[in-house]
Amino acid sequence: MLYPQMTQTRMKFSLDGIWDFTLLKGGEEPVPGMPLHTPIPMPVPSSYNDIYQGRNFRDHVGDMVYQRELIVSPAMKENRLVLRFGSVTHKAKVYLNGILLGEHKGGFLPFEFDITDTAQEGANLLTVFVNNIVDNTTLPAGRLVRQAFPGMPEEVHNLPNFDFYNYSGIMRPVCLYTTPKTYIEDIVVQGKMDGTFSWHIQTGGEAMDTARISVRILDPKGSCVFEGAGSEGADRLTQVLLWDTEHPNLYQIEVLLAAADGTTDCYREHFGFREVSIKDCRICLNGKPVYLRGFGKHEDTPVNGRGFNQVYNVKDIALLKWIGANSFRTSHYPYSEEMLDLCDREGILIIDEAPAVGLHSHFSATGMLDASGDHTGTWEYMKTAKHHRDVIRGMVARDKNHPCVILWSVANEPASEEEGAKEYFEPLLNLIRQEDPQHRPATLVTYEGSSPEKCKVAELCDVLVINRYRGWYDTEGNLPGAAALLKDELERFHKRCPDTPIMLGEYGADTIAGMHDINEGLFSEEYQTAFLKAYSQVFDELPYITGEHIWNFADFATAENIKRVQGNKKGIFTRTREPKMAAFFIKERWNKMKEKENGI
Ligand code: GCB
Repeated sequence: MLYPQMTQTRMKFSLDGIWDFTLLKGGEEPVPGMPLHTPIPMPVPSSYNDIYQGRNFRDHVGDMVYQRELIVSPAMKENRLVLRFGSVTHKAKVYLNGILLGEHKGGFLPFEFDITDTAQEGANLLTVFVNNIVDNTTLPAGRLVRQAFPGMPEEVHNLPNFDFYNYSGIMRPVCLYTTPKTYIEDIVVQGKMDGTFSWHIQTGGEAMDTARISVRILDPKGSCVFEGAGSEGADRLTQVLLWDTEHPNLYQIEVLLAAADGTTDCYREHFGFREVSIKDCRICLNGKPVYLRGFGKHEDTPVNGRGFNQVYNVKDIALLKWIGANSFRTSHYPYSEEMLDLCDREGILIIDEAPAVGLHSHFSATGMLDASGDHTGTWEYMKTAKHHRDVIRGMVARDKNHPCVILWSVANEPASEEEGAKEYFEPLLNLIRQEDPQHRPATLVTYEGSSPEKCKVAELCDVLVINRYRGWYDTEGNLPGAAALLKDELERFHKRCPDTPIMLGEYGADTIAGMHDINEGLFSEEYQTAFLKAYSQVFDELPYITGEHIWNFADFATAENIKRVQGNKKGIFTRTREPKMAAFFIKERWNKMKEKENGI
């Protein structure tokens, strides 16, 4: 799916700004074609939750309505007119002038509607019903719990099977864009290390003679280095600047489509010449091993919640560079398209993760996962398989051309130790590899309960990405013991899969910024630093470790529970991005590694 772009043949109008908003409490049913009765102002894009005060507002379970007017001009009506949402969490039902345009399920991927015939010239009323419930049919997964206390009406709570706040609303940009009636629908483009490249263009609208498509390749300076024609083709540039972390050279393919009715459509898509492979227990970029230094992140900022925040996106990339990181995982859902564009531009490597977190029926009431690994029943209980295929297709369709994406993750910490896991995941890993035109490696991220002896999916993964919290959720305070357990377990995984690269997808300790302890006690900045040092020593002793992603880049909001003090505090940076003490240890370690890699 193409990102909406303003070109010489396309107009784009932002619908971001203040919309009318109301939460729907039981019984109310606004009429989609009528203005809301007593709406309150709501910024779009944003999570709605932290904009106003009150627990009932923030933790509302169910439906809410967004509404705004949009004016369509005669010039817009001459074209094909598309209404596009970057993401709505988790379900959306969209009406224009009371007419249902369609529904969308899944809170982290874009969707759009052709409104050429529905939109009228002049004022139109756009109404979006949003539902934020997570259960065993949604991704991420959760549980709806009904509780009756003596003398009180029944309460409904929605418990997430995951450790981040269930922010919701219209969370990413909304726009209207135009295309000619015959238009470029999609572009697949890829470049390889030897300068070969290929393209495949899908058109929409009238059936057409595909010879009327012309393409140009522009180099990073914008000079045209190739001209060709046809809906698909391949060729080779003799001299090419590769895309990598130090030199993120971006090329563009410019596609021009000339239709029989005399109209043209034009679109430019950027791409890189680069290859990802796995060799000798290593992830390789352009044939050279690349050690992944970075974090699991969240889209999470004060007030905006999970809402699109380009200021923080740019800041976060600046901090990643400062600390010497080269990568992050989009834990636990696909991030905004704008963030991936920034990573392409800045040379940050991405593990792109599907929103499949919480696929485990053994979360406790506090939202925490019991790591004993002695469970059954998840794969009968979860009704997510079809939706999981849909989000995988959607994620690949959206992100396939990004050079920054080097590895796909189909899930985080599912019940991969339970019977049925292999049967659930094998088709999904096959699907993602087959949907991806570049056939990038794929994995799923596993948890402590899925030990080398119990894990049912290790052989399905191109890279083993494992999350471990020895020294925190167990062996707490005993870092030598934790390191010994970690090393032993990594060795057992390596024995089981001797040719597979292994990396830590998560490891970390909750740390209250400003809390100090001369004995390096739990929650202190000293403990976090000592914890990361202990893990680092283990990694440095094991040659097959191919990366270290600390949990988490920054502190983030979660549901309330007794293990969380205003959210998860495992950030190396606070929620407002001040460094904790450990940031300076990591900065020194990673920058040294970087200098060594670059032969400095
Ligand atoms: C995990 C989860 C992550 C949590 C983290 C923690 O294993 O993947 O979502 O936030 O642990 O801090 O407990």
